Amino acid sequence: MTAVTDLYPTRGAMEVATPRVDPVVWSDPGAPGPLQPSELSDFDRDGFLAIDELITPDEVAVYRAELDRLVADPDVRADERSIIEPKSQDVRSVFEVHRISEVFANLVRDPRVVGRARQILGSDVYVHQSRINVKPGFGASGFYWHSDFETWHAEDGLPNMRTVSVSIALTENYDTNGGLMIMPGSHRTFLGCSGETPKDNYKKSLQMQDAGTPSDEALTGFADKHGIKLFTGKAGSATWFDCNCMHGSGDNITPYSRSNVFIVFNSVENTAVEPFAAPVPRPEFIGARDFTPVR
Ligand code: 6CS
Ligand code: FE
Repeated sequence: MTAVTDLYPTRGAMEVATPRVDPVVWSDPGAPGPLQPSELSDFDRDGFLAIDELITPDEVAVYRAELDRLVADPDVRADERSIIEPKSQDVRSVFEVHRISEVFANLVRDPRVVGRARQILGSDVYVHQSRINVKPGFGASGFYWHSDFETWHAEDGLPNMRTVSVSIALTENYDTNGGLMIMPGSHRTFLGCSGETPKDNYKKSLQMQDAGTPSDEALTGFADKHGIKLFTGKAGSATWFDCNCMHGSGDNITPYSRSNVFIVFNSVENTAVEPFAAPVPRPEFIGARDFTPVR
């Protein structure tokens, strides 16, 4: 296999910023799909796009019921693909939910979902990662600031920034219950983090990320330059965001859970190779190695 150029060095001795060389929107202007040209240009500029109602309230009820069923299933809870909240021992996330559940598999191939991903990535797509995040009330912890691509490049071996995530709210996202925060425009700078990837890093990073965490100085610079946007919305709303957005979420100490389904689409032109900054790839339930396009 020919060596793949590492366009985005990370996890070396020093933190280093690299300007993005990849496009944000890979399709040609006017390419067919559910997104309007103005939505694509907003996504290109900001690195995200909020949709007020991607799925209807009736559909939300179906997915909420499926989430509740999965979370209550002892076999799912015991599965290595389930991440448990360290404090409450509640289920925090269930990975590869599109393989575990036919209901969520249908959501992935819904044209309103996969059609938008294809339009942004300008190609057929496959699921790099899927998960349901329960984020129960009364103390579920958030995710510190990070770029997903930094991890997916370093540990899963994705070469280019041709990957898009969608977070579909299954409960109301208030401004108080630990919502997603993104720094608008941060997707155009890759922040390579300092510090090598520990062995089996995923066993810790999916509860509390350490390797791949930006410095306070870098985050202050990003926040001063880009600002911070908090995403709120009703159940059924969705946030599409580029793989390299600097984002995070706070703890949820309210009584109201902030549950979502999170699907990561990668272009079939950007399939995973060897990790760029880790000894071995993460398990396939976190970083897929089956590149079968979504049909
Ligand atoms: O490491 C990952 O792949 C996951 N971690 C976070 C905090 N966001 C992206 C992704 O789900
Ligand atoms: Fe993330």
